[in-house]
Amino acid sequence: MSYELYYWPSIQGRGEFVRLALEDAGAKYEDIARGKNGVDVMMKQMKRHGVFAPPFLIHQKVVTSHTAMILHYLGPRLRLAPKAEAARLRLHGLQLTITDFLVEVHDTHHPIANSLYYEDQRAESLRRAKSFRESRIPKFLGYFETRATLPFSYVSLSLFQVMEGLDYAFPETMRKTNYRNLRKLQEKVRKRLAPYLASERRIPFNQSGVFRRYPELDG
Ligand SMILES: N[C@@H](CCC(=O)N[C@@H](CS)C(=O)NCC(=O)O)C(=O)O
Repeated sequence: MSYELYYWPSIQGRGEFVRLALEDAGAKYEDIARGKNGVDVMMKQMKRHGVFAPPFLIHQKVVTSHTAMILHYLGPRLRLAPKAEAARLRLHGLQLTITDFLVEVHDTHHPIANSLYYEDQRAESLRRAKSFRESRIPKFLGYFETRATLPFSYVSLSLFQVMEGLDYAFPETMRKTNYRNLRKLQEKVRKRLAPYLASERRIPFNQSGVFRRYPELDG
């Protein structure tokens, strides 16, 4: 039975971390909100199942929300995680660290409020982004670098997406870094997922997603 993925139709956002796993595994899935009246359908399903925010997944009447938990569910089913509980939980912890990191990426352009335009919180964004570039990128990527050589899993795909997103949003900062393992992994996934990445199913990065390019935030 096909997986139903529910996520905002015009951005990669957090939904992309789930798409990458489904695509890598060649799983049959439907990106519901990108279909006809898709957002209406998604909102109805969200209400019906008491989900707070996308992404969420429905599969054989099982509803999972939160990117990391969706991947925890999908991992063994898509052969992108081991079956043993201890190993799966370790991966889940890693994915939750990526979740934390994404909040910090988002806060570089929206440090005060989601309801305000970037332009209305630009001064705070500049301060936030400086600390993000100087201490948070090195701390998180330094850690992810040590995890990038673990056996291939859904976390590998998520680390690829983190690198692609940072290259898009902070090209100058990233140019000065040297994360050999993460770069090797990024290249590997680029090759592995080449048909998907070149397809229309891969939404380009844009100024509405988690990763946005504001050159002034790149130092
Ligand atoms: N912890 C959730 C966060 C989900 C989330 O923040 N979804 C965003 C889109 S990426 C959203 O639509 N949020 C609505 C809101 O916060 O009002 C996850 O990791 O999936």
